[in-house]
Amino acid sequence: MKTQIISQKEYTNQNIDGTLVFDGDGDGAGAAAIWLMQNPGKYVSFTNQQKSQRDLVKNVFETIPEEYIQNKRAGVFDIAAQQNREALEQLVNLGVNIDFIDHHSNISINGISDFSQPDSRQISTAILAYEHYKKKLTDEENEKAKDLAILGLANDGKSRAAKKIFENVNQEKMAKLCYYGTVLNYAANLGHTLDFTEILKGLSSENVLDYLENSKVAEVANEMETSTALLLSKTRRTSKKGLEVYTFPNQSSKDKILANGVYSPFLNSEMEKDPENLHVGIIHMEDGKYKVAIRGPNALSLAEKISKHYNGDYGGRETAAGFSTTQTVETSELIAKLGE
Ligand SMILES: [Mn+2]
Repeated sequence: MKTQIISQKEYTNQNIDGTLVFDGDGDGAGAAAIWLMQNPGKYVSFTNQQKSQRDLVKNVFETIPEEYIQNKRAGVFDIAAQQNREALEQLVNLGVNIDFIDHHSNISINGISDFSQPDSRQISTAILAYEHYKKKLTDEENEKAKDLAILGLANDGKSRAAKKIFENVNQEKMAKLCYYGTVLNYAANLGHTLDFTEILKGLSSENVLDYLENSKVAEVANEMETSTALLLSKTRRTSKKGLEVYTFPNQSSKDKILANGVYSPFLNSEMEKDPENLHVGIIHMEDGKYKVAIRGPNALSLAEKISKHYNGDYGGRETAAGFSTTQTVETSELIAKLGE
């Protein structure tokens, strides 16, 4: 059976094999593409433009009459369990056969096949899909599913984990997949609205890298590179032992978009290259607040400690964290605090 994907907008009352609901990023689309290998058919796709909407499942009911949903399949990937609980229960009540995979939490609804792993926040949805299905895939499918799992991990800022898990994958290919995973995650911050239904179609019907390198995603990647170069040309860099501090330019409204889209992937890639040291960015936001992004060992505990000094709010995870504050953050003072 051939797979056919119809976007929410294209759907007119017609018979389908089911629905696909996934987060609009490289991880959600990667997981959906892996699932489709084992569940080919005709599906309506429901996705968002980069986290703008979390309660996606309810859209299914707004688009498709119940008679076309009932007793069909649904694949639900990388979306928040809590915001979708009610709509998922409604689907179960319609006899829909649901596969649910997420790396944030389990769903625990009777009648839903949940392949999530508790406390799997450090991994990604696409790799959970890969782990679940890999034994059932042909060799060719397996190779492709690996690419998709890498894309998902990189999308979620876990390129290092991808390199560790898939150490036999050719280095050049690994680097490209990690690069595009980052682009898929950050494109929206630069104002690009990528259509993830189109991306899913491409990822599931073509070779993963061939598709990415010849699609809108590659255009966005080029623009991100230009933006990064521009931002860095206006950035002051201070190096101390074990520490690189980037003082980004003051945020005019034009540079704000620029910085949001590129400083974070830039710091992440610096950390990838040099994981032993700290990579810190200071961003003076348009609203007057300062944001400090910390990448590297113990980033979270450093963010917690230093944010207290500035009376700020901190957050993040072990190696990628930060804080924001209404107080002024001077580069030299911050460096002193980081050294304490
Ligand atoms: Mn996601």
